[in-house]
Amino acid sequence: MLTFHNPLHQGHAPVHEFFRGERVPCFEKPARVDYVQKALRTRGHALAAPDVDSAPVLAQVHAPRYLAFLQSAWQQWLALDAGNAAVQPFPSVWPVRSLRSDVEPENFVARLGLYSMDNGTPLAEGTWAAAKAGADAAASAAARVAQGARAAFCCTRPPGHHAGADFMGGYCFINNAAVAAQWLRNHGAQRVALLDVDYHHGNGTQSIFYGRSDVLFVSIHGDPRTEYPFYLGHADETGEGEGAGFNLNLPLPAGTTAARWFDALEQACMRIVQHRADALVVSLGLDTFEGDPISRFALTSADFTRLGERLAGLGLPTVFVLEGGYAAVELGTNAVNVLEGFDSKAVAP
Ligand code: SP5
Ligand code: ZN
Repeated sequence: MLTFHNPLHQGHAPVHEFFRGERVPCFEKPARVDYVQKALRTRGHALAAPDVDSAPVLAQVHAPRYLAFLQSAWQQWLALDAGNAAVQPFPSVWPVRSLRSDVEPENFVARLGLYSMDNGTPLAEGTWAAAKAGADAAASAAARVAQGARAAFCCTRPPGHHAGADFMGGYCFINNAAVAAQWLRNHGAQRVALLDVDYHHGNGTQSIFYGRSDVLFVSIHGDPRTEYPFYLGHADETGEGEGAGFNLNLPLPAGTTAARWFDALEQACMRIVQHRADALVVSLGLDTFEGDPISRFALTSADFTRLGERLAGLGLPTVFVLEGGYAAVELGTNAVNVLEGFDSKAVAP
């Protein structure tokens, strides 16, 4: 499968995240994508560098003040104290209910909280460059599909689906899947379907498209009553205004195994067919894998081949965007299984 990689992903190297009050090694690490790239090459898939500037689409998907903050965040952090070069910042205060988010505080950590949903998304020196190059890779994959390619894969990190119009979270900064969907809308697709199969609900993507009928959002994920991101992803969230009826959440309990997961996939596919989409974007999280260290579904490596086969059956030009998946050693096998399952059943659209 035609794949775009992110040449700058290693510059985003988060060291720690918090677990039960302790700092633990960050699960979202550069080796993840190194394993995927290795599996792609070993199995005969070429990797191309991004060749599209996502800047105009970024401005359609994200708020200007959030992009401005993210772009200069590391420089702002260093300006506080030269010693900060060796420390990665975390937010410690957030504008929750009854607090104001319209005024940007001057304090850096307060601004970091304004633009964050959690304290699980460490910023590093190369975060902006990596996130921007990842968005360029997503736009490049979408551009090829808009030009007639059957499918393309955006092999990137950091992931994107928890990032909303004006906030980071869940290891995500720029919403790559939203960038791909918006690119397709800008270049000929009247209707786009966005299917999110990551273990965690794609709260950022849902919120970006919640009021729109041109981009259908469908997600299969761990029930937010017990699973991250907790505050979105319930079945009664169906869209609002113009977007009413264009959001479908299929939450499943922790512990869900393949039979029930693939039943949900059938429901998702039925809704996508009904949308009469011109193109499909898949937020491809592989943290539904039985060996994932932070998630609790039980798909096997062979199930990922079956997922790719089923998605090919939709017959839609398709952009795959890498999201989560923290069993790093198996991530390459699992991701390429989806792509090869797809290729094995794909016919010209
Ligand atoms: C893109 C994506 O998959 N983001 C997921 C963000 C999850 N953040 C919360 C992680 C909680 C980790 N808990 C550690 C449990 C270790 N046993
Ligand atoms: Zn996830």
